[in-house]
Amino acid sequence: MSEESKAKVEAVKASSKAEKAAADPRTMSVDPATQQMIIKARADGVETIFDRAASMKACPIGASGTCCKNCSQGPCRLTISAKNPNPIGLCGATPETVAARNFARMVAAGAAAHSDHGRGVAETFLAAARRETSDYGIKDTVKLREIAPDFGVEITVQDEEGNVLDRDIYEIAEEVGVKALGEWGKQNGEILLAKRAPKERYELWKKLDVVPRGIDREVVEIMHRTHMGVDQDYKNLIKQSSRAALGDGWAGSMIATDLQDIMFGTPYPTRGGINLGCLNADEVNIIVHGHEPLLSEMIVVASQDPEMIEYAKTKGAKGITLAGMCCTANEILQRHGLPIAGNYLQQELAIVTGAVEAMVVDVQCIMENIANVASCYHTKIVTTNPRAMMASGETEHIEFDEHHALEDAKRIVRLAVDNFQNRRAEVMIPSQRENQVVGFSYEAINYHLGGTFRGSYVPLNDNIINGRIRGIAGVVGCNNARTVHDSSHLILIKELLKNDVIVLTTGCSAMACGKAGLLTPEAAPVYCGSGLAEVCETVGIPPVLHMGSCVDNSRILMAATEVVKAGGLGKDISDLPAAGAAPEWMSEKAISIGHYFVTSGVYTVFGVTLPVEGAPVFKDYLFKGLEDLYGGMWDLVEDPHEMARKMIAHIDKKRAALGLDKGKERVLMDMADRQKLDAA
Ligand code: NFS
Repeated sequence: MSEESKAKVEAVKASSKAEKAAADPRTMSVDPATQQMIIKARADGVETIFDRAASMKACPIGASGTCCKNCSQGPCRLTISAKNPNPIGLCGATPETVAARNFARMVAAGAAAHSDHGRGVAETFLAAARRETSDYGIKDTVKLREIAPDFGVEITVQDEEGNVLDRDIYEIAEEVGVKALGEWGKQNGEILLAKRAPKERYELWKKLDVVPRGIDREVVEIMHRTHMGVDQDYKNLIKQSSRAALGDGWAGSMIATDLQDIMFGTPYPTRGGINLGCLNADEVNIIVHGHEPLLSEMIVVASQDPEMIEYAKTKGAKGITLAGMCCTANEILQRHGLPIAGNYLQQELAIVTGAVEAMVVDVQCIMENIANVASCYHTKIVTTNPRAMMASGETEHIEFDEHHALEDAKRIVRLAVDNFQNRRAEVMIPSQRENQVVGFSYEAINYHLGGTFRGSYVPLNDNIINGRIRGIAGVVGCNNARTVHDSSHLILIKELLKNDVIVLTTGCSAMACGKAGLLTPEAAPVYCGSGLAEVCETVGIPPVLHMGSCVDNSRILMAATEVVKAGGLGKDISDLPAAGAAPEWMSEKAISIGHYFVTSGVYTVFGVTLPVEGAPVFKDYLFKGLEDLYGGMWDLVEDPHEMARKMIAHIDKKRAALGLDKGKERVLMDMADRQKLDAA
């Protein structure tokens, strides 16, 4: 090709790139605040993930799951075609083996991320129990006493005369902390919390030999098995993935949730704002972004310190606004009612407002590009965790240590305040700020449905049995720049509500709901079918219950277990008229979550894409084969309307199996009636 024609080709490419990059923001997000900030970013000459998603295509072979780069003889890219119906890699690995190995590694990474978070929590918990730090303490003693027996820790002692006495709280906490931390390094036996699952489920796991032995062990074993030349049986690889994923859901994440609740308080319904409109032009704005509440809890304290607020005033600010981003946001919102600035895809855009003095990050879901965006404004990016540093841009590292946590937090807040006077770009904060009611831990649902007199899941079950509520859906997970921001979450959830399916939500999905006004009791008559609306209005709850961050998906497992225990809806999670979805997933954590839901008995459908298309036999195993083993299975549906239809069809299938499809009389059932149903 001549130089001239090369130049022409380049020019065409560049102009089509520019065209795509300038695509209408309304095709990129349904959230007006996000659209407005994409426009501002472009005007400011700042590139964001939305622009890159328009100009950069995903690798189709990687996306189909059949690119193997686990040794240096590859990458081997396997594509099934008419010419080559049975492609294999250099070593002979089939598309099934490659896709299963890649899938298993995603589970390992996701389980590791959640569980390493949990380990940090357990370490801090132990430091608090041993009173090695004065910054953390034991707040929820009721929950501590409730969960201690699950770890084999006694909560009472007998004195010499045989009187039963309560044990000292800090003594219990220390023993729980030691036992909990031990779950990571255990080599044999079973993780302790597996027995929290319904009995039938636990027995099934035992029969299938997938009860995790120890959290770390299962992750390491995946890395071994997926090394070149080890496990070459896709079913066996998925069996190990099941152990690791269950070790995430029923141990790493569940312990994180439990111990966070005990240290910082179990969430109960509280109000809070959401979206970029929560930032304040005339205040110092600090965003805590990431996942672990250990540091953000302290920043909450530091930012509310009257001395700090006075200090901010000396710099010309009216006060300090602390807002969250991603799951850290959910943590501080559900316990303190502090606002959420936005979900995953809004992190760069918060900086684009020109009003953020500091974005404080810890681990997970932090885009590397925030450092580049920050360099166009005055925002300081502060990394705080030795596991997550940044090489690009100018970032400050203030390492957080639980032994002097409040001191670290004050240093960070002071740095933000000092930066207030350095604002240099035009400040533009979108007006969107929605109200929401959040904080539905499974304990809170218990309380709200039954009231103080009769706290239990029985009224929920009764309403499912009498048909006012058709079923339960867990809609969770991320945003994904390959699909319209927030759109699939909202279409799916509105469709479910219309069909009387109550929705439990966490993570970035919960934030999409919050921004769209679905997390208020007032949403019930607007979006729900008449049965669900009636229940929500009677009890005064929103039709979509925000249960927390992504490690709090373990709360959904516990809620499902409580529903089973309340009776009348079968003996196992797989009997429930329930389904799960992650319509805009993107992170490996979502794959681990999806897999522990499937192996806990839930039909789980993902949107966007799944790396299975290049290996049809493996795909069939995940989508159909697993149902025979676990009663739950994977599915992929891009269109959220179709996703809702399939979830509802599954719920109806379960209702029919329970004999609930006959149009019951709407009466409250007593225990004998429920037992009769169980026996049927
Ligand atoms: Ni969950 Fe939270 Fe959001 Fe996805 Fe990331 S923030 S842990 S991974 S992107 S939901």
